[in-house]
Amino acid sequence: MMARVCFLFVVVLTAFWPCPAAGTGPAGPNILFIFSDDHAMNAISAYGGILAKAAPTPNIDRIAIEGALFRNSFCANSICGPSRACILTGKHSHKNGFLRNTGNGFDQSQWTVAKALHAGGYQTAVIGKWHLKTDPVAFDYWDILPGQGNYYNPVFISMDGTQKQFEGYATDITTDKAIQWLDRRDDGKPFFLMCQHKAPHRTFSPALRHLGTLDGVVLPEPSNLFDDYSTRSRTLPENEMEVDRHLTWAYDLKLRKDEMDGVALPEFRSYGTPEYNRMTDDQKTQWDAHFAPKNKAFIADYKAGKFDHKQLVRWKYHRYIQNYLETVKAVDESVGRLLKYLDDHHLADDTVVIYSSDQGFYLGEHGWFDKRWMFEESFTMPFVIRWPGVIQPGSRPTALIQNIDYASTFLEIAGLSIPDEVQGISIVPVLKDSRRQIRDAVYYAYYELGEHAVPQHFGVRTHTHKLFYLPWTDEWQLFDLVNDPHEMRNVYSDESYAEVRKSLHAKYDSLRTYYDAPSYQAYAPKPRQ
Ligand code: SGN
Ligand code: CA
Repeated sequence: MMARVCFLFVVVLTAFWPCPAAGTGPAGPNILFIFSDDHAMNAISAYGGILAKAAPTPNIDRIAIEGALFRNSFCANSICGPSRACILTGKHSHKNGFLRNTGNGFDQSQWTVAKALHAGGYQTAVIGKWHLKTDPVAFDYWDILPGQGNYYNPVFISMDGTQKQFEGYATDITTDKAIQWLDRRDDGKPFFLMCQHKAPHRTFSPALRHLGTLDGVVLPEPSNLFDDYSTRSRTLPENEMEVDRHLTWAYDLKLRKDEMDGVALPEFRSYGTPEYNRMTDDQKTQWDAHFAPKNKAFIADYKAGKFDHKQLVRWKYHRYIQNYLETVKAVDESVGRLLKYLDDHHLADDTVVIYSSDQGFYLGEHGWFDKRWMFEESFTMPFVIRWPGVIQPGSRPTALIQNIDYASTFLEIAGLSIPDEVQGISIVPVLKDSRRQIRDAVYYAYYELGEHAVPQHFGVRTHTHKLFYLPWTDEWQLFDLVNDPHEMRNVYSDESYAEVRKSLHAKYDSLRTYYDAPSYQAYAPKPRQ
């Protein structure tokens, strides 16, 4: 009887579930998705930004050399959970319901690419940062950081719901877990592995072995570190993400209160030192060997009146960027270890490897850290991809791509069909021919309610221009990305841009209609000021 019920169940399941025929297995290659948090293009040497020389990322670069590097790669909503939700669903935030980090958990009952790949015969796993509040679904294996997770001696939540602390550094442990899973996976099926790092997210805390590796290295500063925010939205000076006023001395800049020798530093806010407090005595000794003498020297110089305001901002910038780039080093090593694993196990030819990050990040541009804005540095997502035999090594496509495209892309790579409800477009045609374009503009929507005081805004970007709207202050911003790549001059009211403005408005309206975007009021409880 039981056998008959099971047989019927299988028959019904096979009729409605897009499973491959028994024994054949899916034909697609493996997909290794290596993902980090807040890693800006400007901190990846393959992208050639001003920090490229100071802090090379040879392993991420290897993917770009052996595959393709996308420069016109954007997120749909520049914030962690929402970006991940866009990736899983192939849809803009208003369609997948995960509009902000601070909202409800991700609705796991909806369609996701993980469900489709799993049903299509893939073995699926996610390891590391998840940040969607509800537990992963359709992953054969998951082992995730709670919320933002920690850098040192982090706790992981495993599939059975148990939480366990691991001694060591989060990036290394996440990589170890990914490799252990690869080792024990069923090699009769292709895999879809999401290896997702916490780094280099705030508090920008490096592996202890990397502390000091950038001592003495010149870290060039962006031309707009001292941006005066003129000509643009009046909300910019109100943002709480300035290197000057909002990076905290202890939490971000690693100068503990007990090291300040009674000095009252300007803009002192205490967020405590949670990462330091997590360390073992031995780890603290390594940390202090690096930071303590530097902090002592800084305080002595500060007391001696050696810093004017700009010099102090420069000191903060340098401390922040050194920590951030040293944090990136372990991420790059992780990529190297995973690529080596593929080489050593003869998997490289049959595995598509992607490196990306949930959004970009400000590395002092506009005087900022953090993200959220539709300005280039946080709107862009690094995206490098290797697919031996398909992508011409060294490809540099100019196609405008977005995180909502990843789901369709994974499905086409896997040879599975793409449901109509998915809004993103597969980039496989671009992978096959780097001259291809898939759209002429991308749509952006940011819905958070005030963290870092960044207002909601909605916009469109083409190859050459960007237009965005801030409903709370009823302001439009227009940028000429060709003549003003750092977005320092809002030309919305400049009559020489009248034609461009008109066509961008038309594009913006048509994209909002196409994506079925909600009204500004729908998710904007903050009243207009
Ligand atoms: C935390 C950080 C913020 C950061 C958000 C979102 N503060 O709240 O600086 O913008 O995460 O980051 S912290 O004090 O907790 O470090 S995201 O990557 O998760 O979207
Ligand atoms: Ca992030």
